[in-house]
Amino acid sequence: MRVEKYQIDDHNSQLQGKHQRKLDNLSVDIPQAEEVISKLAAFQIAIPSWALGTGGTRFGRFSGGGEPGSLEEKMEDIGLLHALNQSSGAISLHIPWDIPQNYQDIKALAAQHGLSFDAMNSNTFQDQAGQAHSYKFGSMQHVDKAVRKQAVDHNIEVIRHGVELGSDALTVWLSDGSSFPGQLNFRKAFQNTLESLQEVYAALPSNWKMFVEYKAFEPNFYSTTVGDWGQSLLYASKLGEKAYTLVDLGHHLPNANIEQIVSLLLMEGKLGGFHFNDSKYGDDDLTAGSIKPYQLFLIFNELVEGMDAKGMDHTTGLGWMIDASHNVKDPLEDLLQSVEAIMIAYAQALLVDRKALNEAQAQNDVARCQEILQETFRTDVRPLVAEARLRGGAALQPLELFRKLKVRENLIQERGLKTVATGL
Ligand SMILES: [Mn+2]
Repeated sequence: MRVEKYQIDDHNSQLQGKHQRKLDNLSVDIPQAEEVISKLAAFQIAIPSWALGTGGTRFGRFSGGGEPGSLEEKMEDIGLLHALNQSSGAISLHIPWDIPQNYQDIKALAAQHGLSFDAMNSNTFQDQAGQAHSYKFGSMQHVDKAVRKQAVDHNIEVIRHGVELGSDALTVWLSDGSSFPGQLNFRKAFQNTLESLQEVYAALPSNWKMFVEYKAFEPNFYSTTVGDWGQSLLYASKLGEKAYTLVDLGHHLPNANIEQIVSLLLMEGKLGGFHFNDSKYGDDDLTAGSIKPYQLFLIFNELVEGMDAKGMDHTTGLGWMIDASHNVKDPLEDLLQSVEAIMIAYAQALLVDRKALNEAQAQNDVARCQEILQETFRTDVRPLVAEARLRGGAALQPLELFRKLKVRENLIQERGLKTVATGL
């Protein structure tokens, strides 16, 4: 299925009057509205190929129907999202789940949908059919050199696929760790992992980046070998200038101050990528902004402040991606909501009165500091986000149009009710 331009235009013309009134009202108090709108229009958030189907939990999986069964169908789904919001113009592939049969065909299909290839993701957290060695006790940390080599070779193969497609980054997330005290020698596990990462790093093309993603726990429950931002930064620093830390919002211990983490990583020039999602308890993979929208804003506030301090381009300076899994919502609806929440937080961060905040900080005016941030957070910036979409040829209300066009019903008709997204 495709969303046609006339369908978007019809939808927009029906909502145009109300939208314009809201935008005009908001713009009275926002002199920099135009600048914010153009930054929003440029901002793109990559969609991971695994977020297009039902992820399920370890207790069960409830397929929603019409899920993409091939790489081509996953790209079609992201093409639909991008047509609706013009903010999802990149796909992040997962190897081996998304190995292209023909690079040229896949690149042509991406171009048709206006998509580029974001960071490539390797997988050494599960065993694949026919694999010589098991990752049950880790991959890059493994006590057996042959297992480590298999993990290294896999990552190098992922880079090769990415080069063919025009990607320029590799994200390495390892589930390596231990579940019981005494199971691992922490230092040896770190050193083995570092050595393995160094071998992969050596195979990176000169224009590529490597993102080292950390996670506090799960699937290992006693220790994780890349467990927090300190450990990730240690690896990234030892690896070299092409290696960066990747922050996934769901990968912290409860109540971690993520905004402070991103601020310091940016200061060190070592924040490379970002995975959006939301959670109440752990790595819940819920819709971005659905549980803690204020936290999302505070994080974006630090991202914008820190990137501006370094003169970084907001769009290309970091790898922006959603990393979520869906069990009760339609994955495409969830992704539309996530992108909207991210754009709102970004817009709010752009509107923070930084001069006033700096002054209030210098005067230790704590109450004023809070007022400045919350004044912005409580401003309804949705008309700015909608205007950026409108100018890009997308829908004023993507979710509403998604439902009106019966996108899911169409996909079920095309693909069937009982489908399983590859890799899940
Ligand atoms: Mn992630």
